[in-house]
Amino acid sequence: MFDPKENPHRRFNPLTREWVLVSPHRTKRPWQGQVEELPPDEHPAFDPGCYLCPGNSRAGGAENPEYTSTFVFQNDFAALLPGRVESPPAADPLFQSEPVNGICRVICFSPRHDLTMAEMAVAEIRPVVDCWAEQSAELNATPGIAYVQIFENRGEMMGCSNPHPHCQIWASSVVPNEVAKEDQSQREYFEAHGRTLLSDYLEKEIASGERLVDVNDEFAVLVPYWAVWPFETMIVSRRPVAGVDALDDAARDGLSAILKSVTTRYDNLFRISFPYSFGFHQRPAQCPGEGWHLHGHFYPPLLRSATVRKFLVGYEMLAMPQRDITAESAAAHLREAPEIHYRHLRSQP
Ligand code: H2U
Ligand code: ZN
Repeated sequence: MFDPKENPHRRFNPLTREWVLVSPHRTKRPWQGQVEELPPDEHPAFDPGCYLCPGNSRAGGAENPEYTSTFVFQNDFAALLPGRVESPPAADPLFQSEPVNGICRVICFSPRHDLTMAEMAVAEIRPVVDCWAEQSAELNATPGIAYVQIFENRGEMMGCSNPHPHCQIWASSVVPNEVAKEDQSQREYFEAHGRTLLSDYLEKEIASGERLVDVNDEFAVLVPYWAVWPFETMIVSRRPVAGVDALDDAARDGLSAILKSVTTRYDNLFRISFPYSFGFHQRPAQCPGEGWHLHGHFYPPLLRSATVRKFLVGYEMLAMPQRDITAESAAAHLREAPEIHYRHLRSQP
């Protein structure tokens, strides 16, 4: 008899329409891989050498104001530049290209250099959510913008050089690959069922509870059935809202609380500031939003300790993604991780 806890199998991701290979029996093999060097865990509240701290100069020469909450600026090394450039259509289908333009911004979450979402209070995360909503609304309404991608790289392991809490926004004149896949699958699901794909999915996840990490009235966080990264999670709005800009007051509070919950659990898992890439998927700018259901993806690279990371190499580059620890087991670890941050526990008498 097939046992998903023992037998190799593949699982389907209905958002991207891709499969992931799950090899649960492999978690028993001994680890002989790379050990990462741990980044320093303590930071000052203000770092005179940080290009994001209030009052400091950035690499481009601009000076940051003495900001007290969130702070948004144009990325000094933007990957996308404003201003449309005309180009004739590709003559050769094997050598296609087209101009892409857009706007890149950086958002500081807090003037404090030493905080992370996990260590910020829910009431301090709320202005960050408001800022995401304002930026999404503004950029969605900007002529020529097709998609607004909000994302955060956290930790040196993810290529983020600066611990100051911040994220980026890339608003582009094209809909990026991952979003285009989710756009098609969500639109087709909605046309077929009259409900969003993630409403139906979330209802079943909440009923089963197997992969659920935490839930409040407005948002849930879970390890998706089809997760690729060991401790990958998805945060999903309980109401089918199409974008961050459409979140009402209660939903923004619910999102702030769920972000605090999941990032705290991550940090507590291995008692380190947990590295990840996080970002929202929301309706494309030109799309009325039918079928679109706001969600966020956390992709953390760590596997089984603060020093053991997972690489997507070999079979995964050449064939398909693969995981060992099951989504259900990862969810149980995160559910059981304390809700109070380990640093705050440490400082209690
Ligand atoms: P990470 O979040 O991946 O660390 O990227 C930080 C961004 O900050 C990066 O896109 C920008 C970089 O271009 N940056 C500035 O805009 N100004 C600076 O002075 C340094 C970094
Ligand atoms: Zn700083």
